[in-house]
Amino acid sequence: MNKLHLTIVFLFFCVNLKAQKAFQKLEPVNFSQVNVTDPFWKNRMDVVASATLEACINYTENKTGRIRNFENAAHPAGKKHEGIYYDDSDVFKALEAMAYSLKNKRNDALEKKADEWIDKIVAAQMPDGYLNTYYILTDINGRWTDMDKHEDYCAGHLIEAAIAYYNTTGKDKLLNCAIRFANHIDSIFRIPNRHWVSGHEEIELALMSLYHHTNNDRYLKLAQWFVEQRGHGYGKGPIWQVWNDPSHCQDQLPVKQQTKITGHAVRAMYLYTGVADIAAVTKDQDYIQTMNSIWDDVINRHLYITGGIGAQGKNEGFGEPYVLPNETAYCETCASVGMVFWNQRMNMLTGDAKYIDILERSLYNGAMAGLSLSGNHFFYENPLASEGKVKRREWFGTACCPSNIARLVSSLGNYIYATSDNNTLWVNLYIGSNTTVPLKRTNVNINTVTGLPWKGNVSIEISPKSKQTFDVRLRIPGWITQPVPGNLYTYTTAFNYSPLIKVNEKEVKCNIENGYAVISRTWNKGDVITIDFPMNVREIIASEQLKNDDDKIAFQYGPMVYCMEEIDNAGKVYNTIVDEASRQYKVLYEKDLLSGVNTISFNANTFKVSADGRSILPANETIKLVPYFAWNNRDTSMMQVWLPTKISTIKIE
Ligand code: FUB
Ligand code: ZN
Repeated sequence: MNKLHLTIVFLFFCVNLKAQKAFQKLEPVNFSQVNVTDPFWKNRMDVVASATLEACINYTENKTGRIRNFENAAHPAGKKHEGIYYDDSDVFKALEAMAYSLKNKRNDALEKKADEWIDKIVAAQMPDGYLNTYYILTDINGRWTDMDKHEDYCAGHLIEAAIAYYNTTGKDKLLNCAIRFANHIDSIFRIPNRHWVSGHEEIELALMSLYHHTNNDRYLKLAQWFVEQRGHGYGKGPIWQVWNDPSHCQDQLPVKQQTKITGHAVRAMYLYTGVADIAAVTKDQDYIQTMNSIWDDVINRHLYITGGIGAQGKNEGFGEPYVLPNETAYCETCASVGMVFWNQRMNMLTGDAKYIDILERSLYNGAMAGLSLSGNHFFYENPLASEGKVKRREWFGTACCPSNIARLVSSLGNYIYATSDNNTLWVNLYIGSNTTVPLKRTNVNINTVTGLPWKGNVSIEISPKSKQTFDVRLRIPGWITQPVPGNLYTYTTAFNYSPLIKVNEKEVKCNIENGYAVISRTWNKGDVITIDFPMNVREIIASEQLKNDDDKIAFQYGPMVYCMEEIDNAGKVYNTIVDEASRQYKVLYEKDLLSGVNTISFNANTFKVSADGRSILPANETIKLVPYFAWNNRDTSMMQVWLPTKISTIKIE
């Protein structure tokens, strides 16, 4: 081949590579390019970088045998496996979180710890690339025989950790190990008459990351193969028998024929995230259609006001439509993390802000409630009401949630900005931060300062190195006019809103497209966009189909859902009625409360049983609400998100 031929082949290859992502409208600005300065989020990220990672490391390495399993797997003769068959995944997720955290802030001791773990992981890998301590230490002949034993799930988390660690440090030891394992998997599957329905999805989205990292389409094909295995009756293993219902693993129908959300919530979120990743490359309209209809089902029938999903504990997942109990709401932290992943992918595919409205709700409420303010206590389940027995814990037997919240928070920067077509900047979340993005033929510095989530002021400096014309799309938060897309929840009062957006103090007229205000102009160094989002106490009522919220009201301020905790209300929580006459809200930023939060206070009617137990004593007292994410950080106490508006719905203590 002569030089000219080589150049043509190379150009064709480049064009082709570009085309591979052409269907995805937006490209997120990677967290590694985003410096988060926001007081609220910076605090969460710092706490994760210190206390949460410390907890993950301590429990992974000292208090449980997760790291020991790798040490033993390197010399397995006579050694036993400790813990549960999916415990390797917690090591990988913690490593992934460590990698993100190291990218945010150098920490030599943390990097040393990660390297130490990586040496142990790699030493445990078998010569053919296989790596799973459960099978290596129990019965290696049993590998790849039980679809529910999470071998591919653990492999997926290994791949994600390896890419993250490589991106942060440039060290490829773990990446090569992950690639060897991925190649091993590819060599035993994707052959005629070999079927495998992953009992817990995750490998699909991880393979897509590996595909993007390596540009090797065998991983894309393998990801597609895993997705396409579903729904043909190939699924076998204990979990299928226990449920006697393949829909637990989203295996009831081929993915392209699925229209409803089913089964285990985290499994579902990871699957559809992976499917969206595939669709972004293959432009497969059937996948898009599937996800549109499943998304509608989630949002209109299965979504808690906190953005949590998966109402039932018995299957860690979805139940009947509209059955969303509050005290027993499962709402696994990982499921909210999964909602963030999936909704981001949907936004990237479509450029529609409604997905970010959901992402934001799940992030600020459903997911963040999983993490204590101290960073080292966790909720696995996130109920919306508690009679006072629920408490965050240091760790869990099945410990998927702590490292999941850690990796989400440390990569928060991924969700703030995006770009498209080299000529548009998208602002998705209003979080104080700065970044530089290439647009047109220049680099643009962006600096966001905001009082959110407590105050609605936002200023964004858009500073191109040299003057340039491009679009800025500002998401108009859905919570200003409605709690969520769809009809499941509404505000008691309708709000119309047309944003007042200024550039350099002068009002600019913007079209609103798919939930974004579009500013098209020539930008100069130092241009500043300002916008003041209206912040009011919003009263939310649930659709009458949600029987658990009948005659109840919930509260929101900005992106935060609120709750009433016993500790602020002298024992009153379940015996309070919020009637219409009493609602005069006072919002106060309390800097010393719960690391600094807005509280909402107002008068309400309360009822107590008299000391002799013979009568009911009514009173009108001030009650106080705090953001739901911050509940259960002081003492174990009663809590409710939905407060009764009628005497028939209260429990008098
Ligand atoms: O099975 C692995 C993880 O453990 C799931 O994602 C969680 O729901 C928990 O079951
Ligand atoms: Zn979990």
